[in-house]
Amino acid sequence: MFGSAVKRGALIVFEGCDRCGKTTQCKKLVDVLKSEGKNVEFMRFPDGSTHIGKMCREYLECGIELEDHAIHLLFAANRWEAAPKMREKLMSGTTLIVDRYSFSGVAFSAVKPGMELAWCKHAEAGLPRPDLVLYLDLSAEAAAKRGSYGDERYEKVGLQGRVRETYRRLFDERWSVVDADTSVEGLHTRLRAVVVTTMERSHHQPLARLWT
Ligand code: NYM
Repeated sequence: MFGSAVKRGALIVFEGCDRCGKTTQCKKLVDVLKSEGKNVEFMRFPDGSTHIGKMCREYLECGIELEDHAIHLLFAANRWEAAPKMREKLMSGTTLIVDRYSFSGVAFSAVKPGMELAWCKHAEAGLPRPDLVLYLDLSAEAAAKRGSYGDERYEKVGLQGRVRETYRRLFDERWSVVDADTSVEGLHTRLRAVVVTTMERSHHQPLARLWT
């Protein structure tokens, strides 16, 4: 039928240091938007449903040791293996709300000695580019107060502080930096408004490629 071109979904990514509240906010947002009849889906990286994703999780839990470049490429590969399906969903009208993406990949790898930021970005270049990156900003000290860090490889105050500085080197016009040191409800209301605007704006825009 004429004039019935599918409106594409938006690619919306949540980023931030550990304990900033990303997962809570992503899930709440998806539940609320779904209850309003919107076509949205939740995703997270690393995606532990694949062989590569399982290796990433095992590495995070300190179950295996991997050379820094090698694990960086595995995290990136876990996104590349998901990319065709993501594109297909976005082009058929599904908005994806994603808990961590390439920016986590770069921020957590580039703080390691000998790991170049540009090299880290290169492995991610060409993936679907997010329409919006919501960066939940929280100091490492405030994050640590939210509950003691567990056994995950990167859950250390000093390292999280350096990751936060590295994130700042990735900010661009598609990022929205939000103070995460506030209530779950207050934060949700702010985030929801930006997300709905982005969904409307993205409907007729082409899906771009990251860092190309
Ligand atoms: N992480 C996550 C990376 O080091 N590289 C990546 O590409 C991604 C997606 O995994 N500390 C790190 C950041 C987090 C951890 O934690 C995932 P969580 O709580 O499952 O989001």
